[in-house]
Amino acid sequence: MRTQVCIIGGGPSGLLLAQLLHRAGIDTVVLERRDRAYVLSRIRAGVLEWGTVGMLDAAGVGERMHREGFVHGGTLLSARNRAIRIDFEALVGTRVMVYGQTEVTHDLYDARDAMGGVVIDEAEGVTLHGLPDAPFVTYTKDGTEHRIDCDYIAGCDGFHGVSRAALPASLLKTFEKVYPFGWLGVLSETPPVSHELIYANHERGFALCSMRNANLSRYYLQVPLTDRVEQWSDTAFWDELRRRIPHEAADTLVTGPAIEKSIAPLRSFVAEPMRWGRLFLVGDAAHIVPPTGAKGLNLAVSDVHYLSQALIARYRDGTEDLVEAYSDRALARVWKAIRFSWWMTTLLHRFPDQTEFDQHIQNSEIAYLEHSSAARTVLAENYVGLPY
Ligand code: RFL
Ligand code: PHB
Repeated sequence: MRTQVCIIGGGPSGLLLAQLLHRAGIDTVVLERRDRAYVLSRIRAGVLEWGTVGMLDAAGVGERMHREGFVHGGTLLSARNRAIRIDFEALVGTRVMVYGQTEVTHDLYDARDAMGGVVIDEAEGVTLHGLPDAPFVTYTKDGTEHRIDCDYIAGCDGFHGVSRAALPASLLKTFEKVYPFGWLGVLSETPPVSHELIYANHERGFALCSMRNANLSRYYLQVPLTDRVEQWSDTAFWDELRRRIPHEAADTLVTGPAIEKSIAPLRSFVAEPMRWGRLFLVGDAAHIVPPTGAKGLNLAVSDVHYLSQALIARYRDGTEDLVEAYSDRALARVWKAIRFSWWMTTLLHRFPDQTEFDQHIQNSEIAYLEHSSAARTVLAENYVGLPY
């Protein structure tokens, strides 16, 4: 088989890239390791920057998002039973869209099917060859080995994919920070406790109240890395959440059975460069952020923005400059989101080794946000997403 761009990974970044390239007349094949039901059942991010909304519109997959998503003009930060509202609209004139990654992925698969695009799922042993200049990819499906010749490879295969490892160790530089706690997440068919998200700083640890729709809520608790999901009964989860959020919210919290419960570790990670010859790294394959800033999915989409621009210019005009600039352009924005996500995580969590000095700094940082619209503007500008 031959294609112009072979995309490894059928997550949001791979499928969005495929859709944008298709609209520009560029042929792609998507290779996905898992089956479709698995890919569509993953519960992950919930907040879309307005730039992400624009990208989904540009790909022609925004219709259901605009119908079913929730536009939020602000968010709440709470500490010591006081809530600080970050008014995105007033501070920076933009809003965000609350619409689950699961739904985004659904819409992208529907669009891919509608245009008859190729997604090869359950592709095993995907291997990259011929890099940096003459790429091809091999994989096994139903026991038979296949080969795809291509002009370019887009590595959209997430943190545990194979693409990043195809870069020579002498070229690849990685940066990592692992945080000493995780997030226990619960999805429940209950009405959200607040019509805006609540990010809670509490002496017992961080908590987040988020949502998917009018009868589907998503909540998180900071937990030690040693905790196991089985240790957390639904009752224990709700009791702990009530302790950490403002009293007014705790009093109105509607609880119910958890329909999903999982623990995710928190880390910051960047791999440089994001291009080696004709291979590009995109999204989680190149970088990971802790979810506190709601940036993971949005960063994957901004990578797709830079890469789709570069490939469209290459095929339409024959110019290579944007292809050559891809890594630098993407990384400039990545590092800003890495910084913001690290800062939000530091601001809102309790660290096991936190000293009294550290606690004073955290408290004064929160007081500063409460009293300074300049400080709130900095938070808002980053949260809604820096310009591409
Ligand atoms: P994805 O979504 O991981 O998709 C990668 C796809 O590649 C496939 N794959 C392979 N395919 C073929 N061959 C191989 N060898 C392959 N190896 C892997 C995988 O099966 C998968 O389908 O990466 P992508 O597209 O870059 O998208 C990035 C986002 O998914 C990610 O940034 C966010 O979901 C991160 N994230 C969160 N972000 C937020 O903004 N808010 C959140 O609340 C949030 N929660 C989360 C998250 C990520 C999590 N992970 C990765 C464990 C919760 C979790 C649990
Ligand atoms: C979510 O709804 O899953 C969510 C929202 C905001 C975050 C992280 C996760 O910062």
